Amino acid sequence: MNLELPELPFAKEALEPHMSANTLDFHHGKHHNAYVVKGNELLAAANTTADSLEELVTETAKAGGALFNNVGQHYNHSFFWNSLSASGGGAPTGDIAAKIDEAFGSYENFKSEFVAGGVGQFGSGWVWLVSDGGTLKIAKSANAETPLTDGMTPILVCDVWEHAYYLDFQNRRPDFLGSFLDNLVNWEFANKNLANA
Ligand code: MN3
Repeated sequence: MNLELPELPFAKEALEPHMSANTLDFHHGKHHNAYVVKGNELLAAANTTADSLEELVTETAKAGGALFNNVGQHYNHSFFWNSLSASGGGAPTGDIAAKIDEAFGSYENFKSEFVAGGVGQFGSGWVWLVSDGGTLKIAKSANAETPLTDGMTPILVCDVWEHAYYLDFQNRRPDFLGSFLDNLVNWEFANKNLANA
C-alpha cells in the first residue's frame, strides 16, 4: 500500500480570503506532502496487509510511533481538504441539519461547542464532528490521532495546528474556527459521511 498526496478538491485561490493560496501552498504542498513522503518511506519497510487508508490508520495506531504519525496525518489532512468548499459555510443543509439540532439543540449551540472544542485543544490537533453510534458529537484529537480509532465515524474536521491559520489569522484561532464554519465548511461532504455512518 502506498500513500498518495490527493489533489485539492478546489482551486488553490478558491477559498480566499478565508484561506489563502499561500497557506495552501505550505499546508498541502509542504506539510501534507512531507507526511506522504515519510509515510511511504516507512511503509516500504513495514509489513501491512491493510488495503484501505482507514484500515491502515487503525492497524498502525495499535503500535503508534512514526509510521502511525505519518499515516494518521495523511488521513486527517485528506479529510480536512474534503471538509472545505469554496461554496461552503453557513447553516447546514440536508439531513445533517436535523441531526445537529437533535444533538446540540440548535446550529448556534453546535457552532459554540465546535469553536470551543477547537480553541480548547491545547497545542496541535484537530476538532471533529463525529457520529458516535448514530449520535453527533464534538471530538478533539492531538497530533496524528483520529476518532476513527475510537470506533467513531468522522463527519467533518478542522485542523487547528498553527500552520493551518497563522498566515491568514496569525494567532487568532477562534476567528479561524468561526470563519471555517461561516465560510468554508462543506455540508455536502458531511451529509455523505452521515449517510455512511
Ligand atoms: Mn495541518
